[in-house]
Amino acid sequence: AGDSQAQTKKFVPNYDESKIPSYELPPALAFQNGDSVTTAEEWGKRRAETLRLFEEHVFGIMPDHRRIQVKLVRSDKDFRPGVTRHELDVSILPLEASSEIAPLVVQVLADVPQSATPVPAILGLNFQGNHTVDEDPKLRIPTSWVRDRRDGSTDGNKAIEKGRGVASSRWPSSMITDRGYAMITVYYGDIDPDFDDGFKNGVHGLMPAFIASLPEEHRPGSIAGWAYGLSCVLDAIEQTESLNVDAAQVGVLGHSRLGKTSLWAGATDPRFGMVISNDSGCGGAAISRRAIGETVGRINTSFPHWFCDAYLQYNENESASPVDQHQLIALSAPRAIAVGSATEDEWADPKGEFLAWQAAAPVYELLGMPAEDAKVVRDASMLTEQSVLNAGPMQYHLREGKHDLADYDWECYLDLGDRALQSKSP
Ligand code: GTR
Repeated sequence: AGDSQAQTKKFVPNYDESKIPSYELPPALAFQNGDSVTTAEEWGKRRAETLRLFEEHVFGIMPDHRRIQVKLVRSDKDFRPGVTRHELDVSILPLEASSEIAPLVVQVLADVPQSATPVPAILGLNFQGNHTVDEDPKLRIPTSWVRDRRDGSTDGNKAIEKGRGVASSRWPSSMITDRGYAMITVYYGDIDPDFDDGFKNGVHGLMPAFIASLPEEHRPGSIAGWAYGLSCVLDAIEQTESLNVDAAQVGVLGHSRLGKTSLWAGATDPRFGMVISNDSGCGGAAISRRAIGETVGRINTSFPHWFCDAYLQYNENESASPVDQHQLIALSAPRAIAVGSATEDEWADPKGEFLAWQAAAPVYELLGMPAEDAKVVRDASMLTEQSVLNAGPMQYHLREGKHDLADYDWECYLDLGDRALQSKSP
């Protein structure tokens, strides 16, 4: 798990714009054979082609079906005035009927504002366990692998009591529910542990025959596994009426590696009504061809299990890839998309995230984004201080500060939700 420092010591990131190799972005709106895409119907075909390219060259292939069972574990009606806190167990069942593999149990935390009608929600994976979201002593502590924090909040790779509330600044539940949204979160390690385990544990372990049937270079990495888990959670939201969450109004959010994951979840699962990338950087929202900060070669060295092996071909060779990250963003079109960056997060290349967001706009325009909004995106230049650009379903913001998920980020995302998600309710 984590950086294999011996291998990566020599990597010196470039932060000098003048040293960016000259590059051309693959056109979002042209087929691989060069034919241009000029109608929504043609985009449907190009979209499928693009999705396949990302599966085969970047994230790997996951099955197109899922089997789950949901158990409501508790509903704490008085958790906060007007808010019910639910805990659910979502069992992801082995895909191969004959197998003797045990289901994978994923614990879901849902803070839902009480309402006469189903409410919209933001669903996001967390890094350290649901018990780190606040100090509620009833919140269950994960039994799955956790990253050793070496700060007393874990016992080696085990989550412990001391971790309660340590990630609360990232999960401002009151702010979210006050604005009428449910906050739903899941510990990412419940879905798949964040280390190279040869497809043994987590969701990958539920489908050995499927994985063995794939060419090695297309086998799914952890990001594809986490995204698959997010779809399973959305299945559970759909199937659990007593949650009172409108499954058609769920935004999927993620920070950093989990922002790469939310983009991929939004791409692979069109049921997500809004897609939110917070500081997702390399392999997420940032243009790979810029090779600023973290590069494909560096990420494949530090985290070889996140992507599929075909992605290795693009180490120090980004322009050979048939895709770049603006196309990952475009796979969410015409749904609401938010890309958030932070000024001090150069490793994730804020400008590269902005440029990818901008380069996705032609797809949104083809699918009906008003011309005046498209113009706002086209004419925009990179922000220099904390501010936000809103153009119909597209939002980009830059926050002052470090690589993190902060209140200001949430405010931007909820504002987009108010415009793009809630307005869709009947
Ligand atoms: C870093 C990695 C980034 C980002 C980050 C995180 O070490 O280089 O790509 O994913 O981890 O997820 O916190």
